[in-house]
Amino acid sequence: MILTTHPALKEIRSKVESKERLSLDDGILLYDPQIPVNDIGQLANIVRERINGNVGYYNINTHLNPTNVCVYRCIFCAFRADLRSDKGYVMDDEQIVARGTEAVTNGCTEMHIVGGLHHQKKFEWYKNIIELLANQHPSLHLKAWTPVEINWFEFLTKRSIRDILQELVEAGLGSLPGGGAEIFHPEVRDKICEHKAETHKWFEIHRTAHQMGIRSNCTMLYGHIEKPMHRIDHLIRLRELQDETGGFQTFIPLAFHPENTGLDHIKKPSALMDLRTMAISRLMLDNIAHIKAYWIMLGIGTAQTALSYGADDIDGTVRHELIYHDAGATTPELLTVDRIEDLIREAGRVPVERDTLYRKVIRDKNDPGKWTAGEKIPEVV
Ligand code: V47
Repeated sequence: MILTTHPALKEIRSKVESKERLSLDDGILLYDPQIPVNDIGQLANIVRERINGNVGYYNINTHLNPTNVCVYRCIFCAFRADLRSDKGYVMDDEQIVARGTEAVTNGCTEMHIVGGLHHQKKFEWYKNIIELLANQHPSLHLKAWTPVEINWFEFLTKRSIRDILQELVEAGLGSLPGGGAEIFHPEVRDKICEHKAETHKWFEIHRTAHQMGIRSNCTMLYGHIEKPMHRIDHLIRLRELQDETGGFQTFIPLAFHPENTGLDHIKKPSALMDLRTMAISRLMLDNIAHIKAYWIMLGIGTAQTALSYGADDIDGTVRHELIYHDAGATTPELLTVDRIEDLIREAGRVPVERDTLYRKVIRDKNDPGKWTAGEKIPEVV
């Protein structure tokens, strides 16, 4: 039951019930603190259950950040390192393959691979990482390189986005992760990540990927210098590309973690702001099937609660996450499958293990490390 009498919320509620799209103004209004988060959560839950029923998805995955050395100096990033700093590292082939072996041994279906743009590494170095892992561990889905890396490869090779993606797919790339989106509006983007893959590039790369049949995710980094208008503008831009291509699988709102960044004077968003943003994302992105509550970034309690505020996916078991932990995340390094399933059940949802492409995972009863992809989860939106 919706308790608030806020007149505008009534109008938004009737839009949600009749599946009418919310506007920029609707979205901005939902950030008004006078509208209780609970009420927005209830609306988001209508959409969440319409699209995903009572299921809470998760996967078994690991992260790989082959280097943290980066030519860019994004002000929000605690992970990057200068070329000659003591903090900088570059993994060698042996370490990379060992990570793959560890992942497969632990039943992972996915490896999430992103990293810095190393001053001295060529495109071939990045491609080789994919090739090595795909050859040694063909069962792992490689979700790798954001538009920030792909745009860097364009600069390095002077080749087209399509050619680069084609070569990466031939090497074993499975899909693109959602990073590098930050905030698209130039009033913010120019201040937090200057020259890094400009907004039009980010979209051109995802559009090209989708046209080639490569699925991808999308994100939004919130809780720093942006205003509600910038967030809603960001969501609408994503919604427009999705109308055109249908290639996004999931949206992940990413709460800013300030520690060890150039914005460490800013406070981390509160749990209520996280839940509000989750719910508003579900309501605005009526054409993206999944909304992910990334527990590493939200904390376990908020991620679990988010399953009733629009989210239907809690990401994965996750190993070796560095980007958030370098920025002060206090979440554990990994969660076991039992713990994830318990969290989902406690939230009143039915846990379902999915692979990266949102197919149900069928585990071999005698050897749980072995799996096959089952039916595709319908993307009814
Ligand atoms: O693009 C970097 C963000 C992103 C900080 O596709 C920060 O399934 C908060 O995209 N505080 C990378 N955020 C992570 C990412 C992601 C995560 C989980 C799943 C998927 C997926 C994608 O992390 C960056 C940036 O927006 N980020 N530094 C920070 N200090």
